[in-house]
Amino acid sequence: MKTYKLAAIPGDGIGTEVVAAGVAVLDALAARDGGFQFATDHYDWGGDYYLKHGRMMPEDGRDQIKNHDAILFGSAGHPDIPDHITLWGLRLAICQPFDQYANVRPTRVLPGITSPLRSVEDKELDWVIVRENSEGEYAGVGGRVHQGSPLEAATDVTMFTRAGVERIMRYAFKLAQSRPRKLLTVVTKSNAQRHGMVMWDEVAVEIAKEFPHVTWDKMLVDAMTMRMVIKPESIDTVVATNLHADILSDLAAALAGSLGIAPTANLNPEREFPSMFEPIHGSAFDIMGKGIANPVGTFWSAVMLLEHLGEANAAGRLMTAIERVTADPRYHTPDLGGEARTDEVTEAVIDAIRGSND
Ligand code: NAD
Ligand code: K
Ligand code: MN
Repeated sequence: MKTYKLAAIPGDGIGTEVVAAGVAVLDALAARDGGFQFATDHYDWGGDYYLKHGRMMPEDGRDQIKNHDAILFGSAGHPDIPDHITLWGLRLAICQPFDQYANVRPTRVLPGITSPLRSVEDKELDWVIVRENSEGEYAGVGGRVHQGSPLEAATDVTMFTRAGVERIMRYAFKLAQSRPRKLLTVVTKSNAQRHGMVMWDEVAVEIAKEFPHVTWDKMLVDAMTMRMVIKPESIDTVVATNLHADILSDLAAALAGSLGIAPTANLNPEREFPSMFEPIHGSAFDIMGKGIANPVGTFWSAVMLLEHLGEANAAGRLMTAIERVTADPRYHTPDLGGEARTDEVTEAVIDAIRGSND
């Protein structure tokens, strides 16, 4: 039997609630499958760790997880610690050194879930947003001078490298080519941002030549928000910068019914380092500790994790179980307008896994 080394990093807030649910579901799948199992290491890194040790994860934290097959992540964000410290100290401290440059974010309206868009049918909203995950606006370049004085100045420099843009563009074209519609929208803001974004446009034209079967267009990010609402059926695969795609994917999640159902994979496609899977949402201070966080985003992320490991059967079985459960409004958490609790949804998904046959 194959054993996968899984690193579970729940982090903070509802991250701890949904990752516990995710690990339980993965174990149930492994038991149902019989061909593999997980050896899961749990790491208590995050805000509470920071309050005790002055850092979000130990100095050798990355060494502790660099040989794992995959990472299941919850959220970084603590009510008593500034967000830039928690984000840079944990999530980005893993994503960037592990070169998880492709952040893949599927969005679909799952069975039983209603989109807030008046007329959308599920097949009209089936997108994948590819987020550049290693540079751009989140390159970490910049500084502050004369802090606290009227002369204070602060910069966040957006930095793109040609190699970085080429690899994410190629990844997005390849992904678009693998999907039935073979459609890609390249999102930039090259009217206002006249250096890096213009390079994005140029790289898109070059890489497109490698993918003659992909139909592509480009769109400014502000107009893209409108298109997502007005003409969702015109969109399939999207590629955008770290910041733009961060924003567009929260909108996409809400249009598909809730931020709580949206998954993401932080991929190191070359597999030199482990990839990391997490729901796109954060710590949700307003509902943490109440047992009502929607675990579906984490379960769907677990589907992506299984696909990454090559366990296509188990991935398919989990997606079917998720869809069976979302189809039943008794298992909708409050963000979806229901009354279900995290553990009820989790048990329903585990039951669906156990009962599935193929
Ligand atoms: P958030 O995603 O935590 O919450 C936004 C809203 O969506 C809240 O009303 C919340 O209740 C709701 N929501 C989110 N996930 C849900 C779920 N699974 N079930 C039900 N409702 C859900 O975003 P925020 O409020 O901007 O951020 C809170 C903290 O999380 C901040 O510290 C932020 O920096 C951090 N954060 C971390 C990550 C990450 O680690 N990847 C991502 C986003 C935000
Ligand atoms: K997250
Ligand atoms: Mn985000």
